[in-house]
Amino acid sequence: MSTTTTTAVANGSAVYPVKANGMNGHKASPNDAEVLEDYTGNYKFAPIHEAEVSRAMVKRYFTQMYERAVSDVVIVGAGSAGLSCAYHLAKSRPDLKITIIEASVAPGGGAWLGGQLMTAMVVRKPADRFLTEIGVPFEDEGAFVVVKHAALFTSTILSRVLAMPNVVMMNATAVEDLIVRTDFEGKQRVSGVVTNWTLVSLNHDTQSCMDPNVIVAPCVISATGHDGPMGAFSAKRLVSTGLLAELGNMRGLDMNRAEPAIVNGTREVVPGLVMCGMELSEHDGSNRMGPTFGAMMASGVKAAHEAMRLLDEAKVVEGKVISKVAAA
Ligand code: 48N
Repeated sequence: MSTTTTTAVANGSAVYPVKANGMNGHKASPNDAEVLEDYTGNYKFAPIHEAEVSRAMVKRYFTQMYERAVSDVVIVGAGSAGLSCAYHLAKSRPDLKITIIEASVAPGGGAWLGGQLMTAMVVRKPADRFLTEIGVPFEDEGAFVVVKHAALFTSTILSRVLAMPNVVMMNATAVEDLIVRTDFEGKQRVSGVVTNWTLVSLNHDTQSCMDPNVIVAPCVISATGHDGPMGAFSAKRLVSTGLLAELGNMRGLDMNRAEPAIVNGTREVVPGLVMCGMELSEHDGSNRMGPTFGAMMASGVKAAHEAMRLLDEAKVVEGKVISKVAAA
């Protein structure tokens, strides 16, 4: 039973306990007369005041938005690369405030299915070790393994990432620009992201001036993929801001070239911005691999290592890199 002293307030036919000092707080646990887990036609829920639902969501969402206005790492894109990166980074550095921004309502990117809408997911060795680490079963086919349904990987990595206390995910939210500043070395440095509700981002030409919001961070990891309405977002924005001369443009399918190229090419492409996953194929002009996903997992892990290196080398104050850490 809750020990909170509450003042019962009559409201229509029901009585809703509220905290004496304002916002509806934690209600006393319902007594047995109020709830009944009955499947014979008499199931009863604890009574609720509709405003409690709103306040439960608003309080949490906007508190986390306030707190994550300055993050340690922002990951753009919750596809297989972005989620693998978030998992490895959050596990390796539980002290970091990691904020994932995902444009779709449903995170997971292109990893809900294998190829041509078929359900099995192929992962080439040694990336099967990542599956073992997060607890995804697979069938061993020798040089590669097969997860019986791609959604088994994606739902597992999502649940692992969202269970991490230092990770916040804001889905249905788009990064619609990058914060770029001249840093202490006179270089153009990515220093955070510019965000908006995705439905707003997709409708800027229907209304005048729906200004965005910002999240400041010393490290941004872009994993926005190569297709979809916002694919390769950061790579394209680097070109339009003059930080990249031109897109490399993804080359044709070659599994044996593509997967090592993406993993080994995962890096800090401009100061403050690490790029991973298939977005890198558009940035670098590397081949595509088609329906094998091991490179996304390994690229995500490498991006996590790149982010940790970047942060270890940087002196950061209020989310801004103000100098390099003196070499030990
Ligand atoms: O799954 P994707 O598209 O990207 P990756 O790199 O995580 O995985 C790519 C992989 O699924 C393949 O494409 C496979 C291996 N096929 C290869 C081939 O040859 O065809 O996830 C990117 C995520 C998506 O969920 C997008 O919604 C999101 O990024 N996103 C954004 N989120 C926020 N702001 C944005 N501007 C943005 N753009 C994309």
